[in-house]
Amino acid sequence: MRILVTGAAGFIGSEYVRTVLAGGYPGFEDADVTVLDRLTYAGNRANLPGRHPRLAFVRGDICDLPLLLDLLPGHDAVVHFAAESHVDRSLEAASEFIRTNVGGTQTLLEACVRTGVQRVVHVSTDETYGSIEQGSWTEEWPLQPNSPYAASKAASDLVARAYWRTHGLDLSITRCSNNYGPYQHIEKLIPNFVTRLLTGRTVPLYGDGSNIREWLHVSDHCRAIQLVLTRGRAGEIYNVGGGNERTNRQITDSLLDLCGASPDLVRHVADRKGHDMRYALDDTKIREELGYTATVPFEEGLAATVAWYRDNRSWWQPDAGAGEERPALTGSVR
Ligand code: NAD
Ligand code: TDX
Repeated sequence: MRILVTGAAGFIGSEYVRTVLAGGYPGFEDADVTVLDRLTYAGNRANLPGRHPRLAFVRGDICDLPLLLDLLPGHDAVVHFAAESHVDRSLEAASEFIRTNVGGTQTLLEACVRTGVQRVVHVSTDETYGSIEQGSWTEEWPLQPNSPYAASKAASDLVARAYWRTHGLDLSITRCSNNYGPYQHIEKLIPNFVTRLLTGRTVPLYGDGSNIREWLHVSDHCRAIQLVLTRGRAGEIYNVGGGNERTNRQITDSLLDLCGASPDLVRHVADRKGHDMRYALDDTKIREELGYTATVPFEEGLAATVAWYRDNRSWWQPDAGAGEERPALTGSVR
């Protein structure tokens, strides 16, 4: 078994590859892994083992068709994580999101068809469904993405579906809720707040903090992806949820406690443009069809994540001062 994993120098893909290399997925203990990653600002080679007998690392772009046609022959499967992934960046500059997430996915799938790759998982997100006031999304819900990031992921899902339908590519799509865990870039809510609180800085809470996200530990997400890779049906979409709905204010309060930080460090800042109010997935399908269950209790996983950032300062400290302060709306509030 030889798999090519795109974007595995990032947060979720690196968790997936570290687990494959550690023999964490039954049947894949001997699998060889090729990582293809462009090493954008979000990619970090140090998220993966420097040397490993079953790992080959290729720095390259998923938009590069000749490279893909050269690289893919001999691979049995592709797990596709590579993307521009941060909503705030897509509000400032969307074109890279369209280039990589839409164009790159199309190029990758075209190369898979041409080189006879047998199985593909396209990793997508709950944000493609938009925002939901009550209840939860099933896989049949219409796509109503609100940010350029979400729109680019929704478009990539449609391209993926078309490559299954038109070319018979054996491909499944996963749509997961918000991930948390070690190795997540400090631009995202939880690592941003943890690293700022651990260094005595303020944390910028968008709007009134009432927006709700559904959180899942990255290891549970990766296990779900592996289940879909090995047992998912072609042409099918699988939601992966965690059931842990929290407002951003609740997350902030938990992080203040875990970091032993003062509530005065919370700054209410200008809201994100078009900020989705709530995400919630119905993941009955993956649970009933593939026997998936999330295993990491949220409070335990969050505490372990904070401990990881506390114990691995050298991983994030070089970046810790990066990022602009947003103007405070009301000063420190609680
Ligand atoms: P990330 O930003 O941490 O990592 C993305 C990786 O892709 C980086 O290593 C980057 O260098 C690489 N990359 C970017 N453009 C590339 C290109 N053109 N060619 C090759 N490599 C490129 O992202 P993440 O949080 O690990 O997310 C991984 C996937 O999971 C994404 O597709 C994302 O949409 C999806 N997802 C993320 C979450 C979440 O909460 N983070 C939730 C659901 C789904
Ligand atoms: O500084 C912040 N302050 C703040 O209040 C940041 C970075 C975020 N927020 C809020 C915005 C969101 O309501 O926290 C919530 C989470 O924000 P992000 O970490 O940026 O995640 P989100 O926008 O929900 O998208 C994430 O989940 C779905 C990932 O970044 C996506 O890649 C994934 O598809």
